Amino acid sequence: MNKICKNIVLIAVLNFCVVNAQNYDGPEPYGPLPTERQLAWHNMEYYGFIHFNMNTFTNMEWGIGSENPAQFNPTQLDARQWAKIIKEAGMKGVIITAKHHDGFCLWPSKYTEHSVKNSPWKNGKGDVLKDLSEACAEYGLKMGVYLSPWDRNHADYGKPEYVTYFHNQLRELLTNYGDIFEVWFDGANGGSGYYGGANETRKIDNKTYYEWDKAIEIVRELQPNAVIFGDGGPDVRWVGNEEGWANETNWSLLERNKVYPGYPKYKELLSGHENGTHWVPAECDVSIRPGWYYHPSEDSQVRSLEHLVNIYYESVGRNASLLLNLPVDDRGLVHEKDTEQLMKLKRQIDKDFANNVAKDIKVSATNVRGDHSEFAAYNVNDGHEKSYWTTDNGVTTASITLSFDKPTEVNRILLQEYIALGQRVYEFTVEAKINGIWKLIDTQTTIGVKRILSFDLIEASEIRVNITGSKAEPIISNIELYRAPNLLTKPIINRDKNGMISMEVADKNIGIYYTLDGSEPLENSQKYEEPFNVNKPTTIKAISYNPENGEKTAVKEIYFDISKKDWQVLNGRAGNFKDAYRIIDDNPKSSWTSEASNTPNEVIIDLGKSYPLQGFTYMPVQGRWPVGIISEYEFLTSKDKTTWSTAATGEFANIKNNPIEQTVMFKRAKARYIKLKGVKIIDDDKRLSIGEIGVITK
Ligand code: FUL
Repeated sequence: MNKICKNIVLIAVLNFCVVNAQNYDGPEPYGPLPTERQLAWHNMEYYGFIHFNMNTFTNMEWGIGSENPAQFNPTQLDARQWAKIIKEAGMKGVIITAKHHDGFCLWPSKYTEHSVKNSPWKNGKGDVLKDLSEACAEYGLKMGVYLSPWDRNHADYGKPEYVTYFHNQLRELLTNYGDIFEVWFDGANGGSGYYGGANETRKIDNKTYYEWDKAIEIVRELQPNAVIFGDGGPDVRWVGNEEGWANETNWSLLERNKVYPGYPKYKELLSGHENGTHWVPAECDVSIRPGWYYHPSEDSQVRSLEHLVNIYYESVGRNASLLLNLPVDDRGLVHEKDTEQLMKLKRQIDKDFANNVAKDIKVSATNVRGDHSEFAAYNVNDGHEKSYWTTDNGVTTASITLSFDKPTEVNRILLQEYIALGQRVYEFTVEAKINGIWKLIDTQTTIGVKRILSFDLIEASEIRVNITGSKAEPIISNIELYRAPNLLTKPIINRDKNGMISMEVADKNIGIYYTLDGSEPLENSQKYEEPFNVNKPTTIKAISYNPENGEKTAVKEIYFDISKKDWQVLNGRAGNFKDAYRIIDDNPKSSWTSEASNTPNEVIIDLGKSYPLQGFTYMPVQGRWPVGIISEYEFLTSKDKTTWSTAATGEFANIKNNPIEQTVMFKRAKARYIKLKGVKIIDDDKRLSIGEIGVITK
């Protein structure tokens, strides 16, 4: 080889080495990055919220501030029970309402008398925060505190003195109860209150009044590892709803300086800001019941399994964390019904993610940074959180393919970006090779710390993820694939005014089988395919059946009397009675409430023809703030709507606390017209409300 040739070879080798050396370096971070404390918080993923405080004893959601500490009196308070349940539910921590807007403190703060120290609980010697911190230590949970900035009790609220008080309390909470993982500052600020007896409205400036810089400094000083939650962070942001879901497109980024407590454009928080200046990921807060606090009337309204599963997928599965609230009851315990649903959720999620079929299967990518093993495709399914697949500098679109040994069933994909270096991906697709042909499964936007997609069950030989848009080289640390079982839930059965019966279940792969003759339904009974008519008194019994494993639910039984197709509300006074048809539409969720001037407090219904009546049903208004519920009634019947006879009178016992359907039987009477009178209304309200009226003819 002559000298020139030798030099060319040398230059080529050197060049190769330079290129390789450059590519061998890890990718540069891109955009705002999470801090160490935020990274630790991302790992929390699913944790509990406990709303337990004065409101638990006054049956309120927002106390006024004038409550008497003597009202706080749990009889069986057991923070270990809370911690045990939370741990068993698979949660990693718990945040407690140390102080809510009414100002009552669950710990014996030395700065106020408005606390547990003046309550009968443990003769004023108790400290809920201490109990909980000990229980958390015992069960291996992290603890967080909710400290409401707004304080409707404090006489100085609105003045600088209160801000000092607020900061002092923050110090107490962050000093005396061990490690705190999150400090929760609520967005509700200012307004009317007791304020030491002033009973007035006090407005403050959310942005400046609380001296947030100082509050943040206190947290950093005393609990450097804690994240601070607020509408706009600074560390963790509210997701913009209290329903437990983030948008599919969800950036952990925020133009943080724009967002403040009470930010009016809070809907933006559902997605964050694609070009945000800071890392401020979303937390989805939601209660397991309609209310944040315990109300006996909501014992029948604990969220269904399908709802909770949805919440999980739409929070944890959409680059957010899930903060699920358990309203501890007035005994001081997590209610049995809440525990039951919580554990159902845990079992379902465990089943869904039981077996990662992508683990250690063959993976290849269209581009690997420097062709180096450190960045190779197989890092996405090696089980190591910190290893990842990434691409050469400037390569922002690429595909990664996972290949099974043999066609495999899947219906979930879980993807994770290596967020320590920033959130990057803004568009991707998932394809599956089914019987040798590539099929598009989904087109999506962001990934973030975790993205879970559900799709119809397929049997695929390969799965391909195409990163079609990324702000910088995509960095994917993890891909998992699952074959989740069908979601088996009891059928929901409805009838409309015309007598049409419809049935539904959460998962379309689950079959519904039913009987109309009172016999027990089995998987070979009549299969529900489409709505059908039931006008006569009938008991429907139905089960849900999972064909993939033969599992079935307990029987759902529901009785329908005559259908209401010919019924009419006769009071007929426009305005007031305009919506009264809702009480005979066979939809217990729709309701009618009269105007206050409605006298007499009664409704008259024409059944269309005469029936032998033996009883009636009254479904009170459902929902969170019902008014006009009847507590004492008179029920009358008539053949001609002129002469009425009383069929029954009485009380709907405990209907305020437990607003479920009431059934009253009486001596058989033939009649075409019925009248329900509200003799006494809950809270002496002037209005009358009805969710649904029915009759019993059998
Ligand atoms: C809200 C508060 O006003 C509610 O009472 C509850 O604490 C919820 C978690 O945050 O903004």
